[in-house]
Amino acid sequence: MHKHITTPLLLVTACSLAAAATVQAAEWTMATPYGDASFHTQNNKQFAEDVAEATNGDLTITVHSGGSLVSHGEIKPSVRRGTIDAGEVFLSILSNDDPIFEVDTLPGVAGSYEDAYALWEATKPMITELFAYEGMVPLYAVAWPAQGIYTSEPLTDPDQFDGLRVRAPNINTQRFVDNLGGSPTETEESDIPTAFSTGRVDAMITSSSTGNSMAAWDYVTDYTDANLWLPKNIVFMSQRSFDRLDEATQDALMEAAARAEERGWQMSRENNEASLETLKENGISVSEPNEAVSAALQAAGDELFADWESRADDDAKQALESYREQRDN
Ligand code: PCA
Repeated sequence: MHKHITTPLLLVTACSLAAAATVQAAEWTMATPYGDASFHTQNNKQFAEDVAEATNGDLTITVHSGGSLVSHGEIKPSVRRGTIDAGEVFLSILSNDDPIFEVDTLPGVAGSYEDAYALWEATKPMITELFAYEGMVPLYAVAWPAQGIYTSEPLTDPDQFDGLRVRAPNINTQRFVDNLGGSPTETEESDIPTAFSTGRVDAMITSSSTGNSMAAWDYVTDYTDANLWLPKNIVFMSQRSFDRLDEATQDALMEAAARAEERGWQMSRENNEASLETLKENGISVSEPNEAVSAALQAAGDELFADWESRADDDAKQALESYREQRDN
C-alpha cells in the first residue's frame, strides 16, 4: 500500500527537479594537480570552454589547476563525496584500489601512442566499472609522452643507479627505481623544483613534457629517452552531478569529452616533439640508452611486470590479454 502512495509523489518531485535543471545554469568545479604549463591542463580548459559554448552557458566548468583546490591524493575522494564535480588524476596513483590502474606504467606493454591508445580502449570497460562502483564516470583519458630518465651526468652505466635518489610520480615507478638499485621518492609534479633545489633528489623519471614545463635544465643536464611507458591522466565526474543536468546538457558534455580525448592525444604527440626541442635548446643532452643501460632497464622492467602479475586479479589480466590480442591482429 505504502508503495502506491509514494510512487506518484516521487514522480512529481523528479519532474519538478528536471524542470528546475533546465532553467538553472550549473556551475561545476574541476580539480587537477597539474599546472597551467601542462598540455593536459590546457586541454581541460579547452574542454570547459567547449562545454560552456555547446550549452550556451547552461554548464560552466571552472578548472582549478596545480593542486590549488584539492591535493592530488584528495581529488578522487572529493569527487566521490561530491565536494567537487570533476577531477583529473594520474591514473596509476589509484593502484592501491586495483592494479588495473597501473597497467599503463609497465614497461614492454605499450610503447607507442597507437598501442597506448589500444591499451586504454581494452582497459576502459573495467576502469569504467570500477569508477561506477564508487559513483563516478570517466570522461576522457590522455597519455603523457613516454617516460624517460633525467640525470645530472650522462647515464652510461647501470651502476650509476646505485643509491641514486630518483623522483618518481607513482608507486610503480618507485618500484622500478628500487629494482634498478636506486632510492626512489614520490614527488608531485609541482614539487619537482623544490625537490631538486633542496637536494632531496638527484634524478627523476618523467616525460619530455614535464621536464619542459618544470624547466629541468635548471637542475639536470641529461635526458635519457628510454621510452619506458606512456602513462595516462584520467578525467572523471560525479555521477550525481551528471544526473542533475538535463539531457541536452549531458549530451553536450559527453560530446565535448570525446573531443577532448581525441584532441588530448594529438596534443601529447605534438607536445612531446616540441618539448624535446626545448630541452635541447636549453642545453639538455637528449640520448637513447646504451646497451648496458637498456639491459638493466629491461631487467628492472621484467621484475616490475612479474610483481604486477602477482597482484593483478583475473579481470585485470584478461583486459591486458584482450589488448594484446587486438594489438597483434
Ligand atoms: N608527468 C607527470 C606524470 C607523468 C608525466 O610525464 C609527472 O611526472 O608527475
